[in-house]
Amino acid sequence: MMRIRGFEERCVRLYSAEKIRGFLHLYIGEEAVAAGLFHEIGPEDSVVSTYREHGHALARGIPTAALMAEMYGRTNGCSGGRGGSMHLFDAQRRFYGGNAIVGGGLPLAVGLALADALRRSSAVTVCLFGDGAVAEGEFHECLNLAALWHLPILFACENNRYAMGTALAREHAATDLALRAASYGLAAWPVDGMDAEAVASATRRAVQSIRGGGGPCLLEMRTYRFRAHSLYDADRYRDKAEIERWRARDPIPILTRALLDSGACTETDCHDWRTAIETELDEAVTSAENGPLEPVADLTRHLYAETS
Ligand SMILES: Cc1ncc(C[n+]2csc(CCOP(=O)(O)OP(=O)(O)O)c2C)c(N)n1
Ligand SMILES: [Mg+2]
Repeated sequence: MMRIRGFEERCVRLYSAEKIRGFLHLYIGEEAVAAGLFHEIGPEDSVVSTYREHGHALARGIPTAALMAEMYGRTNGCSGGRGGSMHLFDAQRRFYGGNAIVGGGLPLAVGLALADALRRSSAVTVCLFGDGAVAEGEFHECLNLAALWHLPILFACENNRYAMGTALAREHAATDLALRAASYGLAAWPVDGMDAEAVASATRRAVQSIRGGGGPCLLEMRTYRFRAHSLYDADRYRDKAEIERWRARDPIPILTRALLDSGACTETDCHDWRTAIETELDEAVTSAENGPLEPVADLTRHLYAETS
């Protein structure tokens, strides 16, 4: 969680300095979901993500330097510099991408899970999406097919209560998203998405059931983004007091306190982690800034089949 927070705070600084450009959707506040969820899946499992995916990519183990170079649009980035913030991709780690289309990852995930089922593999596909995607047709088609075909898929809905500037209750007639998902005939339940341990234990239970042939599950991770939708958003649609109430539940100091109190780590450990992360980020920025830009001659590569 500290690495994810540090990465994004660094990105904000780089963005203000115009070192990185384009859209930037921050995950700050939601880190407990990535930390808890990714702890419980293995290298054989697949992941389909959203445009708010820096935390997912880091938690999946994509190296910080490869992510930073991608933010800079350099060829040493995880998507060869062609994707940027919203299109982080790493086939080797079965991280099948960020996706700029709300709900766009759901059909891809159903396809990946169908492929695994046909191969009789024990892999699980994790499909992350926001509360906004629940209002899209794809969500309903995909949950129905996944339940009907009994696919090995974990739907992980990050319900941060807003889709851009639209609050949950202004978009959904029924706001209990887990309950709605359950109506498709799959196991679905809400999880405290501000608590990494709660996310990990819910994920463990869901993944065990899916791997055991129990069919798909949906976890509604109830969370909150502390920052605006993107760096272009003036954030005028929500109460400052509401933001402060959620900030008081910041998952990083809460877990840190719990670990210190239980003796699982010391103040020195925390200090050393922070220092190590800052060094890792400094090195990632240096490597991104020295990374090559793609030559103009390569402009049409990956657009057409290559004959030679
Ligand atoms: C199909 C589609 N419709 C609309 C948009 C514009 N759009 C971008 S982000 C967003 C909000 C999505 O909210 P949510 O799924 O809750 O994710 P969050 O940003 O809260 O993580 C919308 C409507 C889009 N990218 N794709
Ligand atoms: Mg949302």
